[in-house]
Amino acid sequence: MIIKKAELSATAVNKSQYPVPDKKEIVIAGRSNVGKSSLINLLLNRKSLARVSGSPGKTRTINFYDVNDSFRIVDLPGYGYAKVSQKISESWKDMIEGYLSDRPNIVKAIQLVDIRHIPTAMDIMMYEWIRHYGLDGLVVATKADKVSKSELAGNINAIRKSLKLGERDKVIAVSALKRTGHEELLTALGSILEEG
Ligand SMILES: Nc1nc2c(ncn2[C@@H]2O[C@H](COP(=O)(O)OP(=O)(O)O)[C@@H](O)[C@H]2O)c(=O)[nH]1
Ligand SMILES: [Mg+2]
Repeated sequence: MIIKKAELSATAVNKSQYPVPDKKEIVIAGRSNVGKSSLINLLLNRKSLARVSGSPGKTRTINFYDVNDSFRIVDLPGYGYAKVSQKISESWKDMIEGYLSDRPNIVKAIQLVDIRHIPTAMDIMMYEWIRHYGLDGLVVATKADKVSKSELAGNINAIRKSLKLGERDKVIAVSALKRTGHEELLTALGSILEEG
C-alpha cells in the first residue's frame, strides 16, 4: 500500500464530532506513551502529523486521520497514566466504549503494547474489549529498538500468552525510530482493508 495523502479530519470528545461513517476505520489503542502517535506518523510517512508527547496522558480526544481519501486511522486516547484522576478515567472509558460500540465502519483495532514489558492489566482489559467487538487479531509491539535480537522472540511470546492470542493472530514488532516492521504493518493494513 502506498500512502499518498494523509490529513487530520476530526478531533472528537463526543459522538456529534465524529466524521460521517463513510470510510473504513482502523483503530489504534494502547496506554499513554506506548508510541501510538509515533506509529501513526511512521505509517503515514509524516514527521509530526500526530503529536508525539513528552508528557504522557495528554491526549483526551479521538483523532481521525483520513488516508488516501479512502480509509481512516483513528487514534484513541491513551489509558493507564497514573496521574489522571478517577473522573477522567471514567470519561475515558465512556469515550472509548461509546466509540467502539456504535461505529459499524470499524474494521480492525490494533492493540499496541511495549515490547519490553508484559502487558498491563489495562492492556489486557483493552484487548478484551477489542475481542468483544470482534476487532481483534493484530497486536503491535512498539519500541522494538529497545530490546536485543535475542530478547525479541521471548518478549513476543510473553505478550502472546498474556493477551491469550491464537495462532492466527499477528504480533508485529515495530520501531518508529528505526522503521523496523514498517513494511509488514503496511501489508497487514492492506489485507485488512481488502477483507474488512
Ligand atoms: N526508542 C523508541 N522510542 C519511541 C518509539 N516510539 C515512540 N517512542 C517514544 O515514546 C514516547 C511516547 O511516544 P508517543 O508516540 O507520543 O506515544 P503515545 O502517547 O502512545 O501517542 C516519545 O518520547 C517517543 O519518542 C520507538 O519505536 N522507539
Ligand atoms: Mg499520542
